[in-house]
Amino acid sequence: MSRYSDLLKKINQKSANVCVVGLGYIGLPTALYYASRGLIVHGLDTNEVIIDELREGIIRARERGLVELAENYLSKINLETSYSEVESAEVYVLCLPSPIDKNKRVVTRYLEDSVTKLSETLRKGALILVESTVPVGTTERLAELFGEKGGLKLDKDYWFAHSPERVLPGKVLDELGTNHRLVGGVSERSTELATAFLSSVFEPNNVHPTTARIAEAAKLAENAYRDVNVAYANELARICSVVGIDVNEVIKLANLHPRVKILQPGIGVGGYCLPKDGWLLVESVRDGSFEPRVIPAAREINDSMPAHVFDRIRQINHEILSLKRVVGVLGLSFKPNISDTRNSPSVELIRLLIDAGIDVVVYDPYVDRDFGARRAESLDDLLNICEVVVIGAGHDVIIEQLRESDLDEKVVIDPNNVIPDIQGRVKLYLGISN
Ligand code: SAJ
Repeated sequence: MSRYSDLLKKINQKSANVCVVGLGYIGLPTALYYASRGLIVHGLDTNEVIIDELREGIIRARERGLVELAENYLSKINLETSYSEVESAEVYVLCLPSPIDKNKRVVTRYLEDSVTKLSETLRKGALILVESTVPVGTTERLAELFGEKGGLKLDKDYWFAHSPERVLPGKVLDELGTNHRLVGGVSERSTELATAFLSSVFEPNNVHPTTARIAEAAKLAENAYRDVNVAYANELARICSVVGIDVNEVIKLANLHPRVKILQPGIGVGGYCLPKDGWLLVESVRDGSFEPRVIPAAREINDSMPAHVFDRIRQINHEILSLKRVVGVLGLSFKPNISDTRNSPSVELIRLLIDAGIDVVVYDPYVDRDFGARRAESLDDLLNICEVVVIGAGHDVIIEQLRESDLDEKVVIDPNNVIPDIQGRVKLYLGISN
């Protein structure tokens, strides 16, 4: 039997050894989900702290259902820190970071290192599936690197494909099993094997075979689309701010049109993906043959929003308060109801306030870091200290508690319009535009 048919058979029988490389925000839920679907799963992370914590059952990410899934399936996953311990695997799923550097260029080092190590240890006849978001052409490049380093032949000794992860932080486990999966190999046989693998885990009708380049581009197109759309809402907010009208009222009325659906303007766009994926799409044509304009402009306007909120705070400070007042920031994650603070606009706002010499107090029940500010023990504690309160991430628990608090003497700044009904119960309420 050829290596191809051997692996295909094992995949279809769910008897292939699967190794998820990188047990972070995506890798851990993925590994647990595979285990829950009856696959033989190994989990590899070179960070020993992560593996030690997982071995003790400690789950850091706050994702609905994750702790319960871990209670049932974490013990079924073979957790390892070294590539040599997982050389028996036949399917490798790479869930590694692909961040951007300070020049907005993609960093593929983590993927390259992993592929190099795999090529040194893995036995012939394996499928490598990259789930990390990457610029168009990267999967082909990684496949070549893998073949070169290991002296291996594509379609004979290994198969290589891309299947971008598209789950929404905060709803990872809800979406993992139901989202449509794109899967594109660097060869037809790679696409076939990767499609068979994903169809053995997910609903086969939700698995869409294509090429590696198209799968890469589609994923980037989705996130750049969302970023550009939020940027439009934010640009509108900036215009409304200058002319002194409420952007939320403008959007509410504009959205009555059957073909208009303007998103929510606010404190800015954070998270691991949206602030970088537009740049990864731009990077795909960095040879200079075409210079994208809309995507970089959207990035710029979204990145400017924490500074805009900061300017509004400074303005009220000048107008109605004395400059040295304490500013409280509630909710530090990049969006409501999660603990993830990566690229959070609230954290950028805190930095701007601290740099300007303002005393900042923060509170977030889901985040145990202070980002250089003073940390309040509770929301009440923060309200006792601060007259100006900014709602960064409007967690449901924060909003509920604010509704029950006495805010008569408070200046509340609500960039994302999460609690507009509080107006009339506060000393001053400020949105993103008026
Ligand atoms: N945001 C706004 N206004 C809006 C919507 C969002 O300001 O109307 C902000 C949020 O507050 C947050 C940021 O945008 O700071 C991103 O939040 P999000 O919920 O739009 O997206 P993410 O980053 O949590 O997840 C995105 C998703 N992509 C799309 O919706 C197209 C998800 O499906 C992807 O899997 C994920 O990126 C990823 O990992 O790539």
